[in-house]
Amino acid sequence: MGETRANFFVAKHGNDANPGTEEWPFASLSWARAAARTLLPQTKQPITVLVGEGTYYLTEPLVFGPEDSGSPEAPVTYAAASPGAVTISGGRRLECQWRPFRDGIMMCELPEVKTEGLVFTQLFVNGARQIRARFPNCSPAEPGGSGYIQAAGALPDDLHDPCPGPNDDMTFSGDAPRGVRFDPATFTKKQWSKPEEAVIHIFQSDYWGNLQWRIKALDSDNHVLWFGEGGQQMGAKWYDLPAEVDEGSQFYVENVFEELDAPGEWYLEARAGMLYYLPPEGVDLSTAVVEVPVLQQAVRFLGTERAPVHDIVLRGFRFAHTASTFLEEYAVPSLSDWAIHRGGTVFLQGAQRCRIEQCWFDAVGGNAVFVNLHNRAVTVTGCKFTQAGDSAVCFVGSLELTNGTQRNFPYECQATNNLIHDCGIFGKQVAGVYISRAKRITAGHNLIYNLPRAGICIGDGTWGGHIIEYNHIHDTCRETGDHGPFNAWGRDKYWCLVQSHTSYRKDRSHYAGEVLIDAMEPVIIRHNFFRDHSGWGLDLDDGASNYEIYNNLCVGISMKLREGAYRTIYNNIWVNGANSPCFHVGNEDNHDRYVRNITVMSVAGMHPEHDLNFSMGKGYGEIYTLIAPPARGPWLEEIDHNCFYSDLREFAARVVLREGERRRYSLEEWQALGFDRHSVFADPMFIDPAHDDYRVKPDSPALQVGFQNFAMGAWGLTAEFPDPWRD
Ligand SMILES: [Ca+2]
Ligand SMILES: [Ca+2]
Repeated sequence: MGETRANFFVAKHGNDANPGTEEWPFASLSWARAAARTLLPQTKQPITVLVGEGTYYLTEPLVFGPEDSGSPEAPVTYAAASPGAVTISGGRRLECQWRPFRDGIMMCELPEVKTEGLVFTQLFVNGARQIRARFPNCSPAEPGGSGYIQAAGALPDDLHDPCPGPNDDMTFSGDAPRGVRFDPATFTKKQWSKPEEAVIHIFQSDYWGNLQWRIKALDSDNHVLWFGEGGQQMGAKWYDLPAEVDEGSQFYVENVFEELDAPGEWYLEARAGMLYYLPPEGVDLSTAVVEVPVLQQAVRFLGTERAPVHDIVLRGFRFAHTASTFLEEYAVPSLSDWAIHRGGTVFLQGAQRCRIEQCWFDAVGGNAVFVNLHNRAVTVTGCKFTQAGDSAVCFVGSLELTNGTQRNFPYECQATNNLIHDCGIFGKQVAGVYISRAKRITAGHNLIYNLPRAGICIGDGTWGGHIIEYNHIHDTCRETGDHGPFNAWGRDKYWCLVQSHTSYRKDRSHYAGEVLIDAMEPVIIRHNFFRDHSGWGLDLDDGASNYEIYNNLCVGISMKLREGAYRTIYNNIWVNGANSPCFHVGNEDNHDRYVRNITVMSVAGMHPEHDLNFSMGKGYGEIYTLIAPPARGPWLEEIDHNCFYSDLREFAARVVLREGERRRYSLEEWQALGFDRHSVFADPMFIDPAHDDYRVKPDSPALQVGFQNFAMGAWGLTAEFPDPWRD
């Protein structure tokens, strides 16, 4: 920023009574915003606020409204002196006088807990999130993904609730579980003095995500944890079936004083205003910086479609210490099992041409950036997201609120050149980039890895037009199943639950319907590099329609088309997928086309538990798997000009027909169905797969059937990504 002349300066040593010059800076961002607001009507020049080094603890969110807006030619920029040097904190620093409690546990009195009602659900020591006292213990090296025990089962319906809530008599479809049974053999042996303070984090029975509840009672006689408030973190499994927990569900319980028994664990005794903490080795509490979240949101852009907030840039900040939101209100944007809290550390609603660039979202409590309802041309670029409680970047609109001239959805927004890893600490049904009820969103050049669920997820087909390109995504779906590094659902108006999920083996196929009313424009997925180990790969699930997928390199995964229509999959490379390319529950007249792809399957590389749920025995290097193809008409509009190979040394397609009959088709039988008549079973002759060069050699048989080489290595972060944020 050295050459940029700033209009206003903010510094830790500043004073809001100052004029805001470099020599006499302001102390607060909100004062600088007020000064910029005053200057705006007097100038047509860009306005820059330069923020000096240090941590700025907010006592309320910094709100930008229409009156803070710049113009396309002259934006208003709030910039850190340099990336990495300036923290905007949603928390506060505690002054701790530590003294020993017992067994290495330290304690300190926090008068503000009693006098100001300060409460917090996370504790940061020297910048790192610590562990709320929990059972069972987790490994600090795996803050989100370790330390669970298995539930013993769901509650029997006739078990009497010992302390029913005031609204428990209200009945409705999709009513949530009332509790969960535990196994006394594996459950804690400690006596909990305040079980009603505890919070449970438990995986949904299918491992599509997790759910959280406040515990209201620990029933030692029946071995039951009774749930109080919670369970809103996932939608119903389908129409009237709630998100369930059962004997397969892993869980942990936190905020229990008696479970404070491992390094890094802490507990706040709210009534006494006492904080307890067992410092890990190497932490010197006499000098440690102790910080706790206060705000769920740090920055809010609040405008409307009629009066948007626009042309404001945030650049170079580290955002930290925002509060978790997993017990806040969740919305279910489509007919789906997924739900989301419409909130984030940076929250935008009614924004246009605003940019969040070169920022680091460091262990924020919930979603990092949330682009909610009406937004246009909002850009998130050059940012890093690590240890976020939930998702990194979310673009979520509303079908219900898009009516008349109300355009309450993100449109032509971008998440590009971002580094996203190790997020989803609290929520597991999360993504690096989430898109739902939005149109023309671009996710490009992102590097995304180590997530509990998808890297990029599109929640529905409304309204399409997204571009997913040049992303490098690996090691996703580490804690959940039935998903892939890219996932899409299409539970829109024409999606049919009966076809999709209740009658695979009966004659229930039908036309996909007018799917293009919702999925108006094709979603393009191109030039991405996916490397993963399991899952469905590119998972076009539950009616996801109108996709064009080409020039993607996919190692360790392939793809799945579930019911839906208008999907064109061409010129992709699938190598050693955990599953072979799959076509599930096909719609009649689906217009799906699968051409000029390279598939290499390795029996040796198959996932040991490869079973495809609807088992017909272990997968064994088949080139395709079809489950419940349409009962009438062609299974796909076209499957041809492909090059496939496996160390089975022969082509096989595994098919589960609607009647439940299971068959393996040889190439001749497959071709007799009208498929792959111009395809070839042959080694595609990759140039240098050991170094990720999967272009094929000039004499490759793939080229002869129409495959075209595409450039390797253009994916991932670009040179513009800020060096201080690189791993
Ligand atoms: Ca513990
Ligand atoms: Ca899925």
